[in-house]
Formats: sequence, structure tokens, C-alpha cells
Amino acid sequence: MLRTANAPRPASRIRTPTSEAKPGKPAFSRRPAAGVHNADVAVLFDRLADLLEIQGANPFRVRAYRNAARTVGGLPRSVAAMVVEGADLSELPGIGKDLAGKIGEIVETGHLALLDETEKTVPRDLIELLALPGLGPKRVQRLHEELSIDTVGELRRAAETGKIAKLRGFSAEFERKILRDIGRRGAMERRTLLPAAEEIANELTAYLEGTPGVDRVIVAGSYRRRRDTVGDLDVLATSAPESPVMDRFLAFPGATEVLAKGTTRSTIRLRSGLQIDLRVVPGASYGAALVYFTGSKAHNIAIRRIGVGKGLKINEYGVFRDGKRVAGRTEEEVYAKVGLPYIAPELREDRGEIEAAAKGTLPRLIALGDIKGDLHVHTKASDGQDSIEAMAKAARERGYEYIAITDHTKHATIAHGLDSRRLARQLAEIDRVSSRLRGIKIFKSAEVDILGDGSLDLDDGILGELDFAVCAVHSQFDLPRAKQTARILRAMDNPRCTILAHPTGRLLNERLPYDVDMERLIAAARERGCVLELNAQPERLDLTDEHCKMAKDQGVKLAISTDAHSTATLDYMRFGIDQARRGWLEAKDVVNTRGMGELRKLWRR
Ligand code: DGT
Ligand code: CA
Ligand code: CA
Repeated sequence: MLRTANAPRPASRIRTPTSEAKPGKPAFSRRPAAGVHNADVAVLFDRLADLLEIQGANPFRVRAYRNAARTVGGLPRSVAAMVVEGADLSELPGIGKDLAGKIGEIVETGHLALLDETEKTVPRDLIELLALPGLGPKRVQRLHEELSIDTVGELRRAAETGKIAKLRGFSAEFERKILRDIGRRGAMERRTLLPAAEEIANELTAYLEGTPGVDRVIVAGSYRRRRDTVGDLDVLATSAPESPVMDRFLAFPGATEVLAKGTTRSTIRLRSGLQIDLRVVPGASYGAALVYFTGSKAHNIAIRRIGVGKGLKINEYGVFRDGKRVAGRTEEEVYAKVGLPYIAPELREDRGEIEAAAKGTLPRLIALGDIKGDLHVHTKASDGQDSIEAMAKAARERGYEYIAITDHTKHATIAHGLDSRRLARQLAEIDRVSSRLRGIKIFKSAEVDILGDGSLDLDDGILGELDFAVCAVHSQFDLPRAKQTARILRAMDNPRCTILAHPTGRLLNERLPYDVDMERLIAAARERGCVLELNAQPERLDLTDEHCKMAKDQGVKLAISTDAHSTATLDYMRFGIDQARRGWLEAKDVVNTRGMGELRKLWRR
């Protein structure tokens, strides 16, 4: 079915291949089109997958393009740079010769010929219809034939008047779900994931910084607030008035369109559709402009309102009293004028941070350096790419005290999940590796599937041999709310269920969270002493920021884990930290800031 993989996702394995060309192959050092970014490749592959799906293409082929989109979208390196270096892209997970060739084509031409051709054959409206969860090509075709439905608007009207439920094979429940999904469609709008946004932000910042007269360049907006995805990028520069920075911005390689052009403000659009706003202000306004463009809008409005109460006018140029600028060079200055301490960008959502700042009760936000280990990683034994030893060494290199090996269990067949016998062999292997590896503790664990009825995919015998278990839902995402909630609660009833992994199952831009009563889950976690995971994969970031805060407020502990499927992606920890900070988390709220001794106590529920 569209946008649901009924299994753990092989595509989250991301590895950076060696950059040398293979001997015997032509070291094709190719020339890329100007400014092709990973986000462009991801968007083109996703679009192609949509179209092929509508045309009823082989589901494996569709899946391959989707996986490729996600692999490239979450890659810590630029594929364009890899192509230039002559790296063998087919070494990337899920990328075969054919896809590697297509990536090369996009990098070199900025286009994908197959997509251009396919686009000519499929109407836009159909694409939108298919984007709704639960509507596959077959159903779309029947809606077209039996009710002449060709657009989302027509679908909504038909559902509202009860026409869908009357069709054979459709139900009233399906009709309600369709209406709900249409309502939630905003949640499925494609926004840019942080790694892809970072590639562009870093490149653009470096590009603008060299411009004569330019003093500072910083990316503000949701990017600086470290939201899980960004709608567009908001870049702020300070410069001397005569600086050519604006012209240089408009010529940014990869810009396909100039949407607005002015002396202090311009907007461009990149191939992927991502827009970038640039605002240029004098140095004396830097702090005020940074507050303004960092947002959020709601936060700004609240700050301005406090200013009004103090007889101050606050805008992007400064803080003014009676027309005279009294602050604006730094953010601290601006906050000080309204009687507040500095507020970290991640908190600026008007979710209580202003009140907390006024009371002096802002959280001491967790930082990457607080993390002492990773509690959710995969190895070659299931769907990871590296060995236990490689993962443990990579954790040690990152200064960690411990790492937990959490391969999938047998129900996750697509991920080559372990049954009790294979797991027992793995536990023995962990003992062997541990005996020769100093300076890192390897915890024995598993990512245990929560089955449809809420039971765990391993029997208590082998579960008892683990230091702790990470439990997760990987199937039956469509259960109604009450059933889904009861299922997970039942899993949490098992005292061996220590950490609930990616508790909502969402995949950004791909799968909505399953319908579950998060307040119940959080309450249950508190009662049972269960830990909730904040999964740091940039396409998951699950729990969300708001759920993190809810959990913290209820006294529930969290584990920030990378779910790494390779040594390189242990570095995704920093995205988890970003999200944790948005959720107000402090080091004390997070179990993997604790030393080993304390952790062991926590495992005993
Ligand atoms: P996004 O792009 O959807 O991920 O979210 P943002 O927060 O980056 O929003 P964006 O790009 O529309 O605007 C960037 C910042 O500019 C926003 O966070 C606050 C500021 N801003 C934009 N429009 C307004 C406004 O009407 N009033 C105020 N006070 N600030 C605004
Ligand atoms: Ca923005
Ligand atoms: Ca913007």
C-alpha cells in the first residue's frame, strides 16, 4: 500500500562508501550541473515513484525509487561531490547500477529523463488522490469509473454525502478515514528533512560569506529552531550598503528561479522546489533581525506584545523607544530590553518559554556532550551493515561508555530478524567481542517486535538473557486507536519491555503516525517505569518535540537513540539532541546521559 512499509525499513541503512573509484573501472570524474543537491535527487525519485505507482508499475520498482529517495535525502554526504570524485554510488544501500546511473544523470543534467517522460502521461489531480493513505491505484481507478471522482475535492464531496461507503469493498469506516486523512493532508506536505537542508544551508553560507562587504551570514527560521523539517530557508546577512551580496545570492548555483528581487530582500527557488529567502540588514540590526527571522512567528508576536507594554517598538531593525533605537546588535540585548534572559532558538515556539524565562525557570537544555551511549543500533545480523565489533569501536571513538546491540527479531522477516537461536548465538558473540575490547561496554539487547495482539516476539526465556529490551511496532499500523493503544499497553505490561522505540511510527514525508493515544502511553510508561525512545533518525524523530515535553512533564524518562544501521549513522545522535532540546529535555530526563551503574538500576523495573 502507498506510503506504508509493513516492516522495518532497510533504507534506513545509510553508509558512506569509500570515495575511491574501484580499480579496473574508469575513474569517471564527471562534471555536475551547477548546484544539484541531495534534496533534488530525493524529490525527483519520490515524484517518479508516485507516477509509477499510479501507472500500476511493479511495486518493487516503486519501492526501489522511494528507498533511493530516502537514502539520498538522509545521506550525510553530497552525492554530487561523490559523483565528481568518481565514487561508486552502487555501494550505497538500496542503490544498484541502474539507480546509480540515474543519480549520475540528475547530478550531471539536473533532470531525470524517465521522470520527464512519465510526467507527460499522468494528470496532476490523480497524483494528489494517490497521495492519500489508503488509496492505492486500484481504488483510485474504481472511484474514477464508478463515481467519476478525479480530484481530492470530488472525493471529499462524495465521502461527505456517503457515496463512498455504498461502493462494494468500501465501508463507512473507510469513508470516515478518508475524510480524516483529507483533513490531515497538511501533515503529509513534503517538507525538507534536516540533513538535506543542512547541505544547502552550509553550501549557501560558505558561498555568501566570501562576498565583499559581507560580515555575517546565518540561517534563521525553522532551520535555526531545529524543527524536524523545514518549509523554506531564511538566510540573514549583515553587510555594508554597497555589497554585491544580493546579486551573488540570485546567482547561487542551483537556483532555477528568482521569485522576488529587492535591495534588502530576495527569494530564489532551487530545483527541488525549496525556496530560500535572503534578508540583508546593517550590523546594528543583526540581533533584532535574527530574533525576527528565527521566529517562530508566535514567539515574535508574544515578545513584541511585552515590548508594547514597556513602551517599546520591536521589529527586524531593532528595539525602539520614541523612534530611537535602544537595542538591536545582539539577540541578548533584544531580550534584555523586554526583561528576559536569552532564550535558545529551539524553545521559541510560544509554548511557555516566555513565561519560564520571566520566572527564571528555563530548562538547562541537554547537549550532545551529555550523551554517554547509544541504546538502539543494528548490525549485520539483521539489517545493519557493520559488525558488533565495528559498531562498538565506533561508539568508543565517539567517547561513549556503552552501546546496546538491538537487532530485529524474527517477525521482522524483511529485516532478517533473529529468532531465539540466532539471538543466542549473537549474545555469545557479544561476550567474545566484549572480552577483547576495552573501554566500551556492550549491552545485550534486541529490538523486539510488538505483535498484533501486544505480545512480544521473543519468549521470556531468551528475553531474560538480555540486559534490557527495546520494543517496537513494525506492522499493523492501521489498527483503530483503541486497539492500537491497547496493543502497545499490553506490550508495556511485560516487565521486560524496557524501552518503547519510535512510539508513533511516523516516517516524515512518507507515513503518518499510527493512531494511538499518546497520553495513555505516557501515563502507562510512568506507572510501569518504562522508558520512551526519541529516535534520532532524521526521517523519524519520533517522539515529536511536543510529546517529549509531555513525557518529561509526567516524569517519564527518555532514551535518545540513533537506530543506526551503520557506524557512520551513529552521528545522527545530534538530530535527536536537536529534537530533545525542542522538547525542553534536560540531561536528567534522558537515560543515556547516565553512567553504566545507574543505567543497570533503571533496567530493573
Ligand atoms: P517554515 O519555513 O515553514 O519551516 O517555518 P519558519 O518558522 O521558518 O517560517 P517562515 O519561513 O515563514 O518565516 C521565517 C520567520 O520569519 C518566522 O519564523 C518568523 C518570521 N515571520 C514571518 N512572517 C512573520 C509575521 O507575519 N510576523 C512576525 N512577527 N514574524 C514573521
Ligand atoms: Ca522558513
Ligand atoms: Ca521564509
